[in-house]
Amino acid sequence: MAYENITTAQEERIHIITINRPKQLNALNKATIKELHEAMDAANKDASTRAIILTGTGEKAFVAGADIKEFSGYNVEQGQELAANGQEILFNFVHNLPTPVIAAVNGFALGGGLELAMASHMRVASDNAKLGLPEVSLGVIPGYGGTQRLTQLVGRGKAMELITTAGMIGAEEAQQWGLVNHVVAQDELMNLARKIASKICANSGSAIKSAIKAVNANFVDGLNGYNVEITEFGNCFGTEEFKEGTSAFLEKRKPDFK
Ligand code: DAK
Repeated sequence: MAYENITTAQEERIHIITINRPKQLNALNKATIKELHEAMDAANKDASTRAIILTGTGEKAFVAGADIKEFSGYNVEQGQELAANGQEILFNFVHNLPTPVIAAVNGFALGGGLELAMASHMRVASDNAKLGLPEVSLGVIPGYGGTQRLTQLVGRGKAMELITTAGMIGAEEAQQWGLVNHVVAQDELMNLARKIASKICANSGSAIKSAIKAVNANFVDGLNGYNVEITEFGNCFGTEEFKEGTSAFLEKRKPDFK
């Protein structure tokens, strides 16, 4: 499929999606959000894809936020509509995707950019990365789940500080906060993301899907995550991959998850 604002590449079982609007520091406009949804959906439905890496073009920005030019003219209804639609088709969609998404944060991850990284299942960053939610400096608040996901990841106090000061933190501090898992030099970033993705690819895709569901249940009001875990654990026993994984162990060979 041809896209205007992103590029995609398949490397064996790893699918790489790159946001490609370098002149706008990869800012997210409506069209890019739609393309990201389509690319994520297609990669997830492709049985040969076991992990997705999401990054931005260039060495300066992962995503410098929502496209300010585009949303500056919106009224209350349009703002609510865009937030609801964007949350549904991209941010919540990525959060709940059964295929793990690794955000490789290669520079600025601001506003909607940090929200997209936080919706991903895990984050790695280059040492020049700068992360923040500067929305209140523009007279809005994070509208793509940032108030919730940042609080879940770093706790209320740090989330309040980052959001209300509209400040930015560097990669090292983000790692100390638990906002990113690893920090490496820019030229090592994609290889680190590939290394993590390769480890994921060696494991059972159906078990990973169940694990994502169970972990995410921790953040859903009214849902008992332990019960979800029990259900998903039980479901694993009905899968071919459980048979393959356990047989391989008993036969002292590596499992071959199709
Ligand atoms: N949108 C559009 N263009 C952007 C952009 C953005 N977010 N960020 C940068 N650019 C463009 C700049 O306008 C500039 O374009 P030209 O002037 O060359 O045409 C080009 O990218 C290079 O940027 P700079 O010249 O500013 O580069 P610097 O190195 O000097 O500064 C910077 C880098 C990242 C510190 C700076 O560009 C910056 O502060 N950018 C804006 C960061 C920001 O405030 N991002 C928005 C956060 S708020 C919503 C839901 C969610 C949201 C909004 C609405 N609804 C549901 C309605 C979320 C909002 C946000 O994300």
